[in-house]
Amino acid sequence: MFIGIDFQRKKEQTTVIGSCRPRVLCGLLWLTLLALSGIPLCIVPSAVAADPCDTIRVQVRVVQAKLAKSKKIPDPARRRKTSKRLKKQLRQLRTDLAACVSLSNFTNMVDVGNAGNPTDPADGDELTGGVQHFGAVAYDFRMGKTEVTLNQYVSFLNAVAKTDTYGLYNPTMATNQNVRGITRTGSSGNYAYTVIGSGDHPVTYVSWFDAARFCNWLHNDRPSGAQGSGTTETGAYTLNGADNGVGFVRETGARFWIPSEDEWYKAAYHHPAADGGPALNYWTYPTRTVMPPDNLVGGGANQANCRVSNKYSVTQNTTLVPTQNYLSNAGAYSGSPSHYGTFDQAGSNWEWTDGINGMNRIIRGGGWNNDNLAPRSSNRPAGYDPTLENDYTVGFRIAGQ
Ligand SMILES: [Ca+2]
Ligand SMILES: [Ca+2]
Repeated sequence: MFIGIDFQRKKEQTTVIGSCRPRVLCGLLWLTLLALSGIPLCIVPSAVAADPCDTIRVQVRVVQAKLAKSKKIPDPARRRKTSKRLKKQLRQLRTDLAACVSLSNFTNMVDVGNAGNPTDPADGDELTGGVQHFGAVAYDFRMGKTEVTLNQYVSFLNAVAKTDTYGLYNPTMATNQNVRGITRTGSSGNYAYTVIGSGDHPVTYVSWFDAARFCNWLHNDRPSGAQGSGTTETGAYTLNGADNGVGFVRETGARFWIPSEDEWYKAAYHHPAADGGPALNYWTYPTRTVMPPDNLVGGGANQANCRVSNKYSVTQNTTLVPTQNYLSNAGAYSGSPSHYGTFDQAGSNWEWTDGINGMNRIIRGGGWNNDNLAPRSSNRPAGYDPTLENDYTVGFRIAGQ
């Protein structure tokens, strides 16, 4: 929540106070303090969820107010000069706001608050002896509401893969009918990409490096151009052509990134008891349950795209049909969000994280062809080679500031 306080009737000063939690208590506190102060107020309405563009909206209102006030400047020359300067500022802010809203709509993220939460006391890795704890994150962050979709990935490809230097496209995206997909036309230098079927299906056949390059592209404001510095090779991750190994960490100033294991785990399973969650603050499944999900698409509670009694969710049949697409639209199990409002962390596709096991990156959450126990919090498989993209049940979601 951002509250802009306009002090301009007293003096030319504006203060923006940001990121205040818990929202309700904080809002009441400010209202009480400000009411007692007697200062004339302009409180910018805050959305239910924090909006990353609110800072710019506040700035727009401030400049608008200054512009209105500038009309009263007695000296015509000074009035014109001030007005010109403020109008220029306003144009730039409106351009910035449009870009921010466009990016915000494109990335479609939710807030993950409760910074400084403790780890899950339960074992987050049943394959490793002893108890391994996950889920503590010291800062607020945002998480993709859904897995990255075909529509999002096609936008990425059309922007930076006319020549596909680093293999962001995998031809199997067009040919595997279970998950397709994306088709490519033209020749190198003029490649064009189109969604096959529903663009709201999640993308598969993506390596960890494809995901990292997608994050770089977002970090760099979705530029169009060759794959290189400033498009896919720098930004959130400094890749510069790298396509193997696990020695890559997100840059300090990254705006978007592949979730850390703790971030992924927290967004999936954390739910403070004080907010109606379980006694130990973590669920066993991302659908806010301790029981495995069922797999009926729609608005029912505790549902996911996974197999139940060997039946696939989309067909409710146990036979894998080569011509059948088994993906569901992002967020289609609409009654089964995590506490933070993410969808499909249970099932649909396994998702890349930046967790490392040897030369592998950790994936979590289970896929559409796994049983409904796969999304459990203790299920931490040995991971995947980060170069591997030949899998029709591995996708990813983004995290960000
Ligand atoms: Ca263990
Ligand atoms: Ca998933």
